[in-house]
Amino acid sequence: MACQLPLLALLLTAASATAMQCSTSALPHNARVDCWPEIVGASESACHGRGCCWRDDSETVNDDSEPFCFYPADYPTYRLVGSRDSPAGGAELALNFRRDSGPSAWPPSRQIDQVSLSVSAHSDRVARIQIADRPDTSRWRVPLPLFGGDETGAAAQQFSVRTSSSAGERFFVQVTRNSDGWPLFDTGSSDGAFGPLLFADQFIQLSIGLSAQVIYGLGEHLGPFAKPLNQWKRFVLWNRDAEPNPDRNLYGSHNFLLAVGGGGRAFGIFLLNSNAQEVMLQPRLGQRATVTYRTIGGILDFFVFVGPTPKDVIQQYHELLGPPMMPPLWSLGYHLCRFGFGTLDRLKFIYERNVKINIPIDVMWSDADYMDGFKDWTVGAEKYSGFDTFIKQIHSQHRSVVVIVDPGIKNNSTGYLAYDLGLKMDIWMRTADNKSYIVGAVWPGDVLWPDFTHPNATLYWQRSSNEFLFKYPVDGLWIDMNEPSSFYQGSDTGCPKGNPLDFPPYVPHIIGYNILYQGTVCPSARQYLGSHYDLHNLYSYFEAKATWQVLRTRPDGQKDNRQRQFVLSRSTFPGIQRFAFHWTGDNNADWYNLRYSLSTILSFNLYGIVNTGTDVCGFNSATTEELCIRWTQLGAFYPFMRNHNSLGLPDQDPAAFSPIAQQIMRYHISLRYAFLPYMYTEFYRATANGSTVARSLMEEFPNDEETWLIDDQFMFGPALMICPVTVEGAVDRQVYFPPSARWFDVHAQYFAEVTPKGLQTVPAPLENIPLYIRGGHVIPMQDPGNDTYHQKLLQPFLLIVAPDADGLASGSLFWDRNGVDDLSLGNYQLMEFSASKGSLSSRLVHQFPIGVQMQLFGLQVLGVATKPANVIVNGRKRQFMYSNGWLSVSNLVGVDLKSPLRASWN
Ligand code: MIG
Repeated sequence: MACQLPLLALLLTAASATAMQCSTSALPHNARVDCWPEIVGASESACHGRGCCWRDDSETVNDDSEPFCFYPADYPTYRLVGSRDSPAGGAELALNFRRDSGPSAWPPSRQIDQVSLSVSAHSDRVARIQIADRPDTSRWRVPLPLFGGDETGAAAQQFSVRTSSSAGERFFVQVTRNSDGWPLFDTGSSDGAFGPLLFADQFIQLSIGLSAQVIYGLGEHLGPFAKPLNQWKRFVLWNRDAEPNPDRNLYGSHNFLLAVGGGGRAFGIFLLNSNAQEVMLQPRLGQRATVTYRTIGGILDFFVFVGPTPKDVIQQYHELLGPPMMPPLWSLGYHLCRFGFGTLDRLKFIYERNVKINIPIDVMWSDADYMDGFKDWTVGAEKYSGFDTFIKQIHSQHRSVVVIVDPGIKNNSTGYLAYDLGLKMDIWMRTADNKSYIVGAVWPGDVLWPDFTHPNATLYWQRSSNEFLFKYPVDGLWIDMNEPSSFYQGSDTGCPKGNPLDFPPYVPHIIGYNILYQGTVCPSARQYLGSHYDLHNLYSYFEAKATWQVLRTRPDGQKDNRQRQFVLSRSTFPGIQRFAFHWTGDNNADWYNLRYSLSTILSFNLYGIVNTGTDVCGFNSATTEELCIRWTQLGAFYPFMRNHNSLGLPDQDPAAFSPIAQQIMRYHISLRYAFLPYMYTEFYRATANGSTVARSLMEEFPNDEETWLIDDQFMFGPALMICPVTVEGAVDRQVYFPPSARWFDVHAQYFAEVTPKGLQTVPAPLENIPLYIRGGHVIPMQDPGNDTYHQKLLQPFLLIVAPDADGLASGSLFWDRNGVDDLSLGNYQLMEFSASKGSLSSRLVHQFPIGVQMQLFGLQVLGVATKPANVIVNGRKRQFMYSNGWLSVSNLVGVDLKSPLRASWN
């Protein structure tokens, strides 16, 4: 049948379409793809009008979300035009398809009848599958630079591709992993699809069979880290300013999933598409779940990552988008913020009272309080007079200041530089008819929106901020409200009636029912690179990039342009990690938000935005002392740790609480500082290699299925396990200790080793967060200082060696000249440690030319079975202490960590 006539194929389909394949034998429940994704309007006749099957009332379903209206197995689809030449291994494959006649789901008039499929190797481990219109009508494509691509020969390629190959054959594409034949991306085969490919102007849909047991990702959403494949569930992606609650689309869109199956083998799928979109999960049937991707614009541009371990997948994804930027050292310290300091005096007072009680602090923040009338790049004359002096004072103490800026620029404010300049440079977003600037409303009142995709926008952003940054040399910028968030629906005059961009035929289930422009700008608004409809989810990406550029080229003379910058963004899109860090917006001060902050942080680490934190102690509503203590304990191990709350709420800085609370908070913040060298090194690894910083147990123990659903304990890097208390009043908790590792209890006397392992109840008094060191690792630490600058300058290092069951351990230490230089300058030191039974040595991997103090003060070895007779460090016999498996050598002053280290204990 190799040269089957297309016409015949069409006739055959038309014939079978009359006897639609709706039966459960043709389509088991779990494989039914929703043909009525709208919230309302489903009825049997309407469903049949779409050529779909209506569920029989007598059928029992185990889940109410199962669709009533679903696509028949033989629903019209696209068929191959011509036949496929034999594919050359690594070469790109390009095929053309034409749609069958017959019913059309969406909306028939806008159906695109011809599509092209191209499959290529982005690299030997990453397949790219693009489905677009044909001929190419220049549909929207996401203008994101992609990295890590290489020309690979067929031999190196770790995946294989199957597609329709004979004329008239129905559309399908399958990508399998060569090493084990595992299906990674599978739209079905010539004799059956998981759901039809639909391709209309504002409605594109493709279903795949996903062979996995559990998946992660598909954010930004609040809730469990793992998305188990046993339910009907919808994940909507459309950037939105909304307090995090489950089942809402939130500030960022990341259509990436990490899939894990038997034996911990993993793969990943990323859909590069910036339009409003949703992903539907259906319960697993055997090994396979049906997953449906639905977007209302652009093209389907999938990347498939072959893994085969979760870490491999993460690395492959991070590599594609570009590595996260390395944070400045100071930004790893403790940050103190709130909305509603109101005056500089109050901010100073809060700062000083915490310094006075020895809370380690690195950064004081100012929310919009500092501005004059909420206008960017202005300072309120009365309430914040002397802000410049304060910044200098803070700098003289080697601490830092970060301030907020919102994208909206006050409209009709002649005489205000940011406004005048924007007009002059003509960089505002425009209305659909291109006749005027589109008007939004945010804190300053009516605003215009800089179009950060405009080629002059960065220059505009620089020139409007120049004077401000010169006078107020803040160390970082906090970009908020950048979904963008507007207090108007669309604009001051709404959105133009009848414009299909504002009123598309189908709207994914966003908050606020189906009003795409609720709380934001009209999708029909025009930007330089296209319509806001296509660019909405990218607004923060372009703003972050411009803001990063502003800091790189700032005029204050204190910073040169080869330094790492600090930009914190609320809204996100893949790739933003090259320019910004992230906090998770307006959480509530409650235990649920404390608990699930972890999932969000773990998810953002998957997305590559590793430097993420949530507002410690909670943003909205009044926190309690206990909640704030527990949150501070957990926050101490967030990649980014900032205490922040909202207007009108009681203070929640450490000094606001009882002396006991202060002490517990001080201890945990200090613990963070003690682990600073380790944490900094983990950030370096993420930047250099592509990896998470805060990571799930699943990532470290993928073949231990017990870890897959755990999201109330986590790892910082490979070696620290943190088990926060997230339940009010609890003084113990259950902890799962993966049995394949050794665990040492940081708070137990002599770092006692944990036995037995598996699921255990551990004490968790209010004073301590349960914290464990994993055997097999060497952890570099320091005595904590009250700020990272002095700590870096003055504190010698301590190495903790925690051997695994074979007595082996390894680790590394990244340390640099000044904590801010670009890595490309090479001003850093990187060393690796390795320990085997009774000995430890170091190896220099990268040495910088400029001398920096790196004294080793102490060495502690855990799990040493018998008291050694001698401890020798760099050829000299040393005094030591030994008790219950714990060996401690101190007073090593004079041992320079930059030179190779040799220690032994026998
Ligand atoms: O409409 O700047 O998420 O952190 O304190 C609220 C005031 C605007 C929202 C941010 C929050 C910040 C607040 N902002």
